[in-house]
Amino acid sequence: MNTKKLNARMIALMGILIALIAILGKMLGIETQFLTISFSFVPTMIMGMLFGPLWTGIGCVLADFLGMALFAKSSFFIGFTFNAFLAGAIYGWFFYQKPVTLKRALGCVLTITLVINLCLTPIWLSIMYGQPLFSWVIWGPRLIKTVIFFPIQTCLVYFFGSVTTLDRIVRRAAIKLNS
Ligand code: FOL
Repeated sequence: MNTKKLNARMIALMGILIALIAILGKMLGIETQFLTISFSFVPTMIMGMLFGPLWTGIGCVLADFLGMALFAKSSFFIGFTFNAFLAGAIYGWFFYQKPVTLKRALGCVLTITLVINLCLTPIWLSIMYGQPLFSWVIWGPRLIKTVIFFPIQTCLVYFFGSVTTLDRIVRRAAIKLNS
């Protein structure tokens, strides 16, 4: 699908998922200066299953712009736009046209956690707020969140991807969209 032109139905579906990511991430998400918690990874992962790494990356960048334009609680920082692209691309890499297994859900959430949550975001926050990279304000709440959120995120990714009928619905939609 990456190399094919997006048809009208795909663009509409993409729009809905982008709006959901922006709403879940920026409107309904919990945001403190140094940490955010949200469930925007659910529509992101569905986008990844349907659209693949490139379009999901692009969709997440648009969702970041939309979320910041409508519900910003802090100033815009381009590093988080890069995070959005990378997260979308990672979900696409793991789940585009692949069955969602527990192993793959674990691998995907582990990659996101290590690369984005524990590597890039601390760097962006350190630049943004002029804090030392290894300060408690950056790492304390983050490590606690990671320990609690990692199993929850893994289970939800697996659940939404495979246990529910969503997997089949999404695949059927993908077949229709492709035809
Ligand atoms: N700039 C842009 N472009 N997008 C943003 O969303 C944004 N958000 C903030 C500032 N500039 C922005 C608000 N500050 C985290 C912490 C503070 C923060 C933004 C993000 C953070 O900890 N993010 C988590 C991921 C959150 C999630 O899973 O939804 C992380 O570990 O990367």
